[in-house]
Order: sequence, then C-alpha cells, then structure tokens
Amino acid sequence: MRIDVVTLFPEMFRGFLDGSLLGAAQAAGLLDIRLTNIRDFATGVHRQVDDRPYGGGPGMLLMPGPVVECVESVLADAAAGTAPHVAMLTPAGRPLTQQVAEELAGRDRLILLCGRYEGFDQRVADTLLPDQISIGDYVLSGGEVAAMVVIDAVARLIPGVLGDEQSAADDSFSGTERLIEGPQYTRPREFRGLKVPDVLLSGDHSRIAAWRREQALDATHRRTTLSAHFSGAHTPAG
Ligand code: 6GU
Repeated sequence: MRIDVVTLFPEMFRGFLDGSLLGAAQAAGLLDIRLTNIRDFATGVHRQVDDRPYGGGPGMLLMPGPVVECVESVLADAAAGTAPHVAMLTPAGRPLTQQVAEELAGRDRLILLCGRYEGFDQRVADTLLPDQISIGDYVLSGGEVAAMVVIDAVARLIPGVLGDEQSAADDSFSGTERLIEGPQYTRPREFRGLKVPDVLLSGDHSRIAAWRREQALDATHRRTTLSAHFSGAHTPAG
C-alpha cells in the first residue's frame, strides 16, 4: 500500500514514520509512505500558502491553489490503474472508526491531506471532492496528528504488518459485533494481592473463550452506558 501525506509540516512525521512498526513495514516493502510539502506548490517571492478569510474573522485559511496543485501533482504520479483515494483531515469530516480504518486499509493508494491554520478554503473540497475524516469531536491545531492516527490505525490492518495475523482480528471494535476487548493478564499470577482469574489458568479453552466473550460484552455495555451518561450530562438543556 502507498500512502502520500500532503502537509505544510512534513518534518512532524519523521520520527513517527521511522518508529518500530511503521519503519519495519516500510523496510519489508509492505508500505510506502511519502511526504509532499504544500509550500513547494506556492507561488510568488513569499511562497504564501495562507491568507485572511473574506468577510472577516480570526485566523488564516489555506489558499486553494497550492493545496489543490500539490494534491494534483501527487495524483499525477499515480501508476496507471486504481486512482488514489483522497482523504482530507478536518474536524468537519465523518468520524474515524475501526470500520473506516478497515475500509481505508482496503485501498491500494491513499492521499492524506492535512490542513493548518483555521482550515481550508472551501474550494479545496469543492475541487477535489475528498473523503473528509475527523478523529473526534475536539479541535486540533492541524491535521498532521490526525493523519498519524489514520496511518497507525490503517497500517496495522495491512496483512504482514503485525506479527500475528490474529492480533488485529481480536482487537476491540473488530469483527462483526465490534465489541471492546475485556481485561487481559500476564505474569505474575498475583500482583499486590490482585490475582489472575482462575479460568485463565484452567487450560480449558472453551471456558476461556466463553469467559472472554462475557467480559467483552460487559466492557462494551459499560462503555455504551458511560458514554450515554456523559453525553447526556453535557447537553445545553442539562
Ligand atoms: Cl482531522 N483536524 C483538526 N484540525 N482537528 C481535528 C481533527 C482533524 N479531528 C478532530 N479534530
């Protein structure tokens, strides 16, 4: 899989991309991640990429020209075949979920478009018609951290990237039921008086599977209840 990141801050990605999981995936040829700087597509002596919003208001917007031309140059680099999927990181996008990550992991080529400042000129989306993705209901100062979240969630779903093929399949939010994983334990058998549940030491694999399923249903139910409680508590109506 190839992922192109279009950003004003490619240096933010270096340590992240060289890290253990992604570094190994790239070295093994499973993943090819490239960075392209929007500023390289700016024109004029000042290489300006942002400007003040028409109609007034705080902050600066990314100008459509450098952004669209940067993405088009990456698109033009596409080998004949499947067109890359263009995803724009924005808090206005559809929420990133494990299901969305699975969908993106099924693509051959992905372009991740990161914004900075107060956002993009609307004509970026109107021209490129990207898949708009948000990583949650809070505001980040740029799409770069969100793009790293997408890359992490997607890369570990590519066959061969994780050592054990079963480990992604067993994760929280995976499978048809998308349950949260229940508690897990390793050595020691007792820590500060807290014991590993006997069933996990029983060697009885069907009992262990049944216990894990029960714990996963429980954890999922608890979180659903909690999130309903907290979202309810903070509505304007109280
Ligand atoms: Cl994708 N970008 C920004 N700037 N803020 C966000 C986000 C993205 N997702 C949640 N907040």
